[in-house]
Amino acid sequence: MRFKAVALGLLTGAALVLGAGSASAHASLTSVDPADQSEIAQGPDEVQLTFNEAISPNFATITVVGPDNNLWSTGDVLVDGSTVGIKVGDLGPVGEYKIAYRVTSADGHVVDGIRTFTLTQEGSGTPGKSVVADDSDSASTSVWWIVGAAVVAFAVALAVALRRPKKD
Ligand SMILES: [Cu+2]
Repeated sequence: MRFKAVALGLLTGAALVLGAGSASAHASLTSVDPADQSEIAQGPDEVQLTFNEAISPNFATITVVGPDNNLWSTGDVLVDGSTVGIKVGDLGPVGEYKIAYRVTSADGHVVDGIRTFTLTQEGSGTPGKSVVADDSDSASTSVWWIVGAAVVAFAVALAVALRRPKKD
């Protein structure tokens, strides 16, 4: 009986997770400045992401992490309607910089992703803190850990709810 409840919980949790992932009303990223996979000789004053709808000013994050795994974005995220930006300035080593964003769309769903640009000439900027190495493999692995944890948490909650004796 308990196994059945857990199995049902797993299926329901998986359906919820997949359903949330495929809903169509999320904000979507329409452009990035500097453009995705572009090559630039000098760090931009600001990295800007533009979405197809207004973004919630709460909980928006953008980080720019260099090939040295240091944080190169500074200050707070600036949300202005459908545009979200972060200050950058002078960069450091030549190579690929990752723009990681996470915003909340008007329908309350979180939208995140990674874009990149490549610096072609070494800059003289000062990096921020070192960021734990976060290559795309471990990023996608961590997503599945989160999905798995959500499914298990849901199953456990459901199993506990079903075990509770009826009052009448
Ligand atoms: Cu949505």
